Amino acid sequence: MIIIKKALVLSFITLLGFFPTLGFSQENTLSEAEKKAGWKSLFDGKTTKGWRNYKKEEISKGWQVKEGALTRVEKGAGDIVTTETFEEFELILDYNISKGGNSGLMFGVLEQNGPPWHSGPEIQIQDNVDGHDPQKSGWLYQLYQPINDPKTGKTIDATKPIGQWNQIHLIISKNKSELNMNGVRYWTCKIGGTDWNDKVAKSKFAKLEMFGKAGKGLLCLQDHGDMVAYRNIKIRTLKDGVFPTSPVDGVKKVSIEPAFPNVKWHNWNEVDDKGKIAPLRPIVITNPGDGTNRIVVAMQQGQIHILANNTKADKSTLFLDISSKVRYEDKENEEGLLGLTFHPDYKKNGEFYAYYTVKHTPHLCVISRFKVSKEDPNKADPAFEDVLLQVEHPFWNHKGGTLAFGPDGYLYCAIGDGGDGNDPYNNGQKMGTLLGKVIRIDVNKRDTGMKYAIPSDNPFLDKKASPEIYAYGFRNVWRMAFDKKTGNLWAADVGQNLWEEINIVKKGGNYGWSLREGAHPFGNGSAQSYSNLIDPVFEYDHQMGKSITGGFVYRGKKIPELEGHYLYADYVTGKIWALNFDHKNNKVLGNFSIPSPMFPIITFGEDEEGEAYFAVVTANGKGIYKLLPNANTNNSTNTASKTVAAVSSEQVEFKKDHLVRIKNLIQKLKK
Ligand SMILES: [Ca+2]
Ligand SMILES: [Ca+2]
Repeated sequence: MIIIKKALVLSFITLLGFFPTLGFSQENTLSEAEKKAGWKSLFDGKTTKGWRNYKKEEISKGWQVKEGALTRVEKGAGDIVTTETFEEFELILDYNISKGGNSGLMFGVLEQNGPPWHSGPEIQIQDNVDGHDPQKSGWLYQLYQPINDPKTGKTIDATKPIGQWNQIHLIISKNKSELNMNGVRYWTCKIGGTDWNDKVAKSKFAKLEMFGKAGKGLLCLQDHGDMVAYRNIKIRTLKDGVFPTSPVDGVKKVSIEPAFPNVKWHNWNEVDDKGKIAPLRPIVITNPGDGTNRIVVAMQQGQIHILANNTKADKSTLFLDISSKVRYEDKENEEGLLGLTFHPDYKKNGEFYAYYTVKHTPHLCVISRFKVSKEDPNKADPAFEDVLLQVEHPFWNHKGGTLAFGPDGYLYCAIGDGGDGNDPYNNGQKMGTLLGKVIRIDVNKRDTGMKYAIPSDNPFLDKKASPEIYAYGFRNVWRMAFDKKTGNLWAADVGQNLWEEINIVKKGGNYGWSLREGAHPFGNGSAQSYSNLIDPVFEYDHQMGKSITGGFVYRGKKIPELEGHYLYADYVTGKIWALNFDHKNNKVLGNFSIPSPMFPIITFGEDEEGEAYFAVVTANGKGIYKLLPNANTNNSTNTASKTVAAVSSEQVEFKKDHLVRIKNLIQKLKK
């Protein structure tokens, strides 16, 4: 008992700096965002309300609230259950277990016969080092365990050392159930499915008639004779098989229209040489910023097109084609030409910069300088390329790649963590690599022996760190952009299993990955290592979307109601939102939805006036859209519905393609 008390106190001390901005500052309370998303608390942090002993009406004195945790304090405490029953639900719970300790969380528990484990499957909760059971914490006892760590060949263990809080995230639903231990996916299963039934038949539960059969039942916390504490017990239930709808604060009535409905892309055919459909992948939409009002669209395969910023534009010019140098494969579709930006003095120096994966070496990314030709403003000089920087990646996914010049005139680049799942090399937190970082370089000067200079006020200039690093702890920033008014750097970081996040990147900041995913614990890093982490300004869970595509802060003129709002979308669910953020008070004022027919948006972009565009992958080349005001006249209702109808038929055309991508993406997310 002394041991756990000491551990608890220690944990609380180290937790003081734990959740600075997102409204998770108070243990056992729900944030506004959580309430909107349908979460309810199963423990108020002060009383044992909502819990009673199994087959009893009251709760024994063996369970008490200690330092904000529901704690099993003495012998004979007994198993406790919720006063309510649950069928399909999502549950989050923190536990803190004593040395050698053992407990468990059961669901679907019935009180008709035998002890709770006769009906309720048990998620093990125990000390993974000194616990006596070889089936470790987070395993579904006798049934499901996590996969092996590809590095060690041993079963993954994402639990933290004794005395520290661990977080279990559990979804029980008819379609698919899953468990995440400190954010790391442990197992998925279909209760009552063939695999489940096989496993049950081979387990010690085979003869128990009601095991795993309840559907609707109680949650149970097991008393295994050891000290254990629980807190932040939160649950939300599924209604008719689905979770509550997106927590939004309203709708922005913005209309979405094809930006270049008539354009013929120079040298692009829907069908390639082998007769296969070759979808157009417009991965960057930008502009040269030289007052010519042209739009530049880079394709992931390596072609950069330029065209007049006009709905009537009927053709593009191939500005530059580096596809012979770029590696892009449909089955490894996170590689290719990924970033493109024009020098702030482009009008004078004709320089622009690209980030791409090269063909000659696997998973190698480069940042290169290119130049416009001297003769033709619609052509780049194909003979000129100056490779400034190279970054080797161990895997094909998580390349990041956004390039952007800051108000300070330096070039910023977001680089992914190197790929695979769970950041296996810990690149996000490792300072000797550019993987998992936002970097900043001065392309207008050169340090000795280098193609660029390190800005003298870059934050990590000691010998152990790569001096290019500006901020760290990123997984796969998929699009970042400077707010033209405030200069803030907005970066959307794609999550792994549970959370998608939006960050405002500050110099020297640690944005958490892979110690945290969003504002939540990830993996078994020690609590001490959390002290300097910066939480996202906003996050959303995987019921709302599964892969964020960041946009930019709207500063255009056409849609006043979006002024100052950060535009972003989810690639998988196709939802689009506008986030209103109060910088002064570091607070979200509102998150608004922008109605759209489920676009798998791969990128956002701006024209010279700051008007908003986005792109989707299409087989017919018409995947670039712009946002326009939705005027309040009768006519406009017609126009808007026509637009949406047009957009919807467009959807049908690339649906097939999208499904392939979703499949790839889901495979990626499973890692
Ligand atoms: Ca147990
Ligand atoms: Ca983060």
